[in-house]
Amino acid sequence: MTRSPALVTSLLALLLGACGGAGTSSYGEPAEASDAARTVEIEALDELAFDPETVAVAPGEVVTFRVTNVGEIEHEFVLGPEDVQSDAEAAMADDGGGHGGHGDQGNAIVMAPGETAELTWRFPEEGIGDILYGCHLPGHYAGGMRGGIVAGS
Ligand SMILES: [Cu+2]
Repeated sequence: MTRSPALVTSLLALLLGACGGAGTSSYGEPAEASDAARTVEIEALDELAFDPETVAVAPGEVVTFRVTNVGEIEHEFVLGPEDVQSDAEAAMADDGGGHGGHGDQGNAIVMAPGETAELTWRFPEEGIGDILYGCHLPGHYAGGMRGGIVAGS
């Protein structure tokens, strides 16, 4: 009895495809701070907003976000498209408002009041306009604490 090479190949492709979908994100990946071309300063405000509300990024660019919590309550900065933001919001709700709001994808930082944290991200060549940043402390995202990455040059 011989195995069908075609079947094995297609199963392998299926497996690889599934892993690729879960492991590598289409919205980019964490990068070393030393690879960043520039640093973007962002302030997290108790008024449930980020300043600025949009950041222009070039396709494929590596950017360090230096986020300062200028408020008196905790905030976070989660980078990702709408589905990632939804997941973060759901995880935070499940966790009862604890620190379950983000995964270990290297796409999130939490800032205590007065604290500054950095996150370096390598953006994809395409789809930059779908990427958002949001805070998922209870009520913050729904209250408008979000911003958008826009495609720049
Ligand atoms: Cu917040």
